[in-house]
Amino acid sequence: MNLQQCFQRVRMDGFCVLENVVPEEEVASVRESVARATEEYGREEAQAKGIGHVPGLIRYDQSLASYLADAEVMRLVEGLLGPAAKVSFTSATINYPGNLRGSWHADWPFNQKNAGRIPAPYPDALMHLTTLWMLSPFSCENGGTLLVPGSHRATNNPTGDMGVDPQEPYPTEVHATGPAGGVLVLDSRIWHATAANTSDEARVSVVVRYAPWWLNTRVLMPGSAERERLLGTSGRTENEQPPLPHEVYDGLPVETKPLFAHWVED
Ligand SMILES: O=C(O)CCC(=O)C(=O)O
Repeated sequence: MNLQQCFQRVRMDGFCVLENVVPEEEVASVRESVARATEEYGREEAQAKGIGHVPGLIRYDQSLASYLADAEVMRLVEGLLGPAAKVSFTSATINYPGNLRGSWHADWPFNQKNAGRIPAPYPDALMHLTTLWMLSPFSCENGGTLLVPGSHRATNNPTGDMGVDPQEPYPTEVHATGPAGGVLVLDSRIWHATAANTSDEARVSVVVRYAPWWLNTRVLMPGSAERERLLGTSGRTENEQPPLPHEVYDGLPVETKPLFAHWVED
């Protein structure tokens, strides 16, 4: 799929796959590095569900850092979100063999269970991108993400009590598939779910989300005033993304730094 087709697919279907972003000869070493960091820093609650999950992975492992500002990825990201886009999340996400299917949701800031959310009905506008960096090939067997094509145009999603059971299969669902080294790009509004991994190998990915310059992401920052205010008043929970220590930020590739300049420790 070329870049023009990818723009079209994101707008019409809510997703596309950009292939060959991480070169074939480098993808195994990135995968191993992410898998090691996940063993060391993975969250126990996710592990219990068969998922390796490290929020703010870039703080602990920079093996993917040089690719996050890849020219083609940034043409797509900034073509959709406008100039000076930034990274809002980096999360290692590994589906281990035997994990169960997850529930339908749209991502932050459209997930209605989050403290920081755009309340439904939200406008039909692309405001945030979710990318899954496929460090293993994604297939129907190993947990290629479940998607409902076109659902990004809806003004709500199954986290918002809209009459769609988040736990039930949806009639038009598909698996996202593609070779290792590719990037699955989603409009963050698209209804998606973790798929069961029925293979005998881990499906390794990093979920990187990109935000336009104007979107306030401070609710994700541990200890921020916005986070305390929104969590305190709503009784809801929220994801968190720890800030980057200066020495980690200073060591990032020069092209990648602008994506994280807003997320450096005070
Ligand atoms: O790992 C996947 O395939 C889906 C992950 C997901 O749903 C998410 O990060 O919001």
